[in-house]
Amino acid sequence: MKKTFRLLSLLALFSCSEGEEYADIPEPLAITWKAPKNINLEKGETKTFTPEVSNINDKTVFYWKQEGLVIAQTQALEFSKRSAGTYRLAFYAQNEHSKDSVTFSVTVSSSQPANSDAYISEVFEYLPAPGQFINTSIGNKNSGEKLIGENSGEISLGGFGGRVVAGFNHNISNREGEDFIIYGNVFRRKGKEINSEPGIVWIMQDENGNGKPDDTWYQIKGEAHSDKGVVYNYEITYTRPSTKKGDIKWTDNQNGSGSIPHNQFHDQTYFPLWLESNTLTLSGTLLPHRTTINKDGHSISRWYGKGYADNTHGGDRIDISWAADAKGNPVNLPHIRFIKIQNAVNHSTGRLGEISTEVAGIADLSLIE
Ligand SMILES: [Ca+2]
Ligand SMILES: [Ca+2]
Ligand SMILES: [Ca+2]
Repeated sequence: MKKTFRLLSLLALFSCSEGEEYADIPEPLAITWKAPKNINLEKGETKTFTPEVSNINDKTVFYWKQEGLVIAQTQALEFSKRSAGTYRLAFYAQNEHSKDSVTFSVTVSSSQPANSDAYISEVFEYLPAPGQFINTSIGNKNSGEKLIGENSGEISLGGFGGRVVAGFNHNISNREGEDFIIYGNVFRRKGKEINSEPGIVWIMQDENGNGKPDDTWYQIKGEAHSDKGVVYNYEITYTRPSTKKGDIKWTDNQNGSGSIPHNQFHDQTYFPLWLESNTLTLSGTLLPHRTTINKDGHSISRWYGKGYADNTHGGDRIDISWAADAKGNPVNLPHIRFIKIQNAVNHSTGRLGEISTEVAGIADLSLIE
């Protein structure tokens, strides 16, 4: 008897609410998960997960759990791990009416060989332009080798267009943010760079897998690349002087000419002695100089913004995502193996001689941080 009464009451309640409130019952929250349930990531790689959720209202809250512990309370999760392993993640959406969740796993591993060297392992070409440090210990035929390894030494690229081509023994992944660092010899005074000598940075994948830089170069488009006075495909020809202490005469493809003057501080001849030809033609992107002479007579060369070598005190961090193709359009390279650095400025200052990019080592940031 008692049981029948309770059942009747429930039926009465149900029939009453069905008619009057059916239209007000909100659709339940629903998460749409488009990614796979098992996701693979490289060590250090960052991935942002933003699950789609329908029927949210202003009381809806989101949270993420990893191995059962809440790690975020946002709809989007930026996920990155430095240790290999499988991570179990769950995403929840909840409000006063309903709740939905999705679980998935992320496997973090390293595709790099165990013997990946954080620093340059091979130098393929060192061709400096003439300059005051050429034919000294930082500008000899074999000086490029100094860039190899952790205790790398400094080399000079000489005047405009001088270059070095180097490579790693593994691919550097294009992770979130900057990927490699180029060390130079820039000083700061009162928090500002005073002797930036920018080198254009080029990067290359080993597309054909032969371990050699014979694929496509992409130029890092630094912050000064759109400045007035930038010349793409600038070309300069230097001529070997007839006397040991002769100035280095040059002409360019903009109807310009001039010289790198021999100075009293560096006595040796400035044209690379190991070259057979009496002229040297180099081309690349020209950046206008930023050199001024201060009231004490010192020349100051200001910072060029991000995206150049020998430009920032402590080293220049470069993001592979800053690369551009030959037309200047952005390219999205997943990884790179080779780096070319080329002096971008054609300018001689009084006491300091010509602006000359120095390179003192290059490192894969994912292996040193
Ligand atoms: Ca990057
Ligand atoms: Ca290759
Ligand atoms: Ca320098």
